[in-house]
Amino acid sequence: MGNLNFKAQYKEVPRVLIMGLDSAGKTTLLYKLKSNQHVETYPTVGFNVESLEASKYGSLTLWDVGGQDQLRSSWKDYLEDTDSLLYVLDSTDEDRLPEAMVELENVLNNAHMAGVPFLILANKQEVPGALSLREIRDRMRLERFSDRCWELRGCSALTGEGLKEAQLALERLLESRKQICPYSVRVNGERKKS
Ligand code: G3D
Repeated sequence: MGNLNFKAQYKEVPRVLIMGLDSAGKTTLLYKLKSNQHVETYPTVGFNVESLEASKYGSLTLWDVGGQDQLRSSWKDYLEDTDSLLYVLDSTDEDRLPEAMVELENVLNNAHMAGVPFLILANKQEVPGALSLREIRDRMRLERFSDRCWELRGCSALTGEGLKEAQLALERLLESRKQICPYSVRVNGERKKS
């Protein structure tokens, strides 16, 4: 994995970790979020780091950490100084939802993550039969996480649908850092069944 001292130089801007199981769509999401922006890339060794323009903060630093099973043990090394977690789910992979939930719990239970707000992005929503946000919320029992602000949104990193809203949600959550959450849980952006 890469040199973790590398993160120190980016601390002045909010630090957002992108996590999720392998194939959830993290890397696709990261580069889709950046696709309409001036791209400034940094060398990546085992992870991708990108700077994203953000209206309220000037910029955010997004860390896309590998989600493969053998890399997950190193997730804990990235948690210190995290301002927000962006957790990506593959909404078409019902079988791995329990595994995704366990990994999310492991991350949130780490002492460095106390009070850190998180955004769950239910990705691949454009695929017919994808799990709805309400199904995901219920199966992952997300209401348990009442100790911090969180939000669940749907998106497609492939088409870009929902990404603008996701970025706005992320910025809202960043504002809630270290505070008692001013609002109850939010499940927004659910796709209407036609
Ligand atoms: P990861 O970084 O979380 O491991 P990737 O995931 O970004 O590498 O994406 C894994 C696969 O999912 C890729 O397909 C990618 O194109 C696909 N993918 C990512 N986001 C979406 C989405 O919103 N919708 C759909 N349908 N597919 C998506 P391949 O075929 O290259 O493995």
